[in-house]
Amino acid sequence: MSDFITPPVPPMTIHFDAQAGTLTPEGPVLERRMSDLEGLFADKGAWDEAVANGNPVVYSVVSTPVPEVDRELPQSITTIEPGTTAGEFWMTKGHQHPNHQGEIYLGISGQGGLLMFDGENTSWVDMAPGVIGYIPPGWAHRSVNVGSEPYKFLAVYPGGAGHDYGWVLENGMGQRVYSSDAGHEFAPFFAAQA
Ligand code: PAN
Ligand code: ZN
Repeated sequence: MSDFITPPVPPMTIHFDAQAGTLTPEGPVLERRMSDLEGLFADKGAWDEAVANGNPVVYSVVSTPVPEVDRELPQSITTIEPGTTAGEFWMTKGHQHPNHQGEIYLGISGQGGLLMFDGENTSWVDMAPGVIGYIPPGWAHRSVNVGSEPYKFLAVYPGGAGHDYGWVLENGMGQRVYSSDAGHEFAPFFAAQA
């Protein structure tokens, strides 16, 4: 094992409770409020208003103790609360893995979607409990809650993948996802407007 820059963590048991949507033992927990999603929703006025009116938690990410270190395989559960901002469904910031590495998402509960963008083409996977969405290397990804309950999914990704959020701010995600009579509908991406 002498060629490891960071010594690997020891083998461990992680309990995955799909009903409760928990991982035990737990590692770092991250909370993203509306104010953390600056420049992402199309309607900046509506975003400003939501920040001023309680600045709600839009999503949280609970990890295990497996670190984000090259050659480890960290996991986390993301919970996106139900809601819309000027009709646009609540979503994660979205990112590109700068080292272009793949990832899998497993739907746990609620109704969501996995939006992917390679800079030219978009792709969408309807996420429901039991569905695995595969993110190939080079595809930026964002998750969207298109239902009325919290949407939860498990993510498993290479520890050295990195998270480039600037790429999405610069390039967008190809499409936006809005609430509609049929559930959800797509609109071509345009940058945030005041
Ligand atoms: C996921 C995401 C998580 C939160 O674990 O990091 O859903 O989304 P943002 O990172 O875009 O805020 C993942 O894709 N990890 O690589
Ligand atoms: Zn990722």
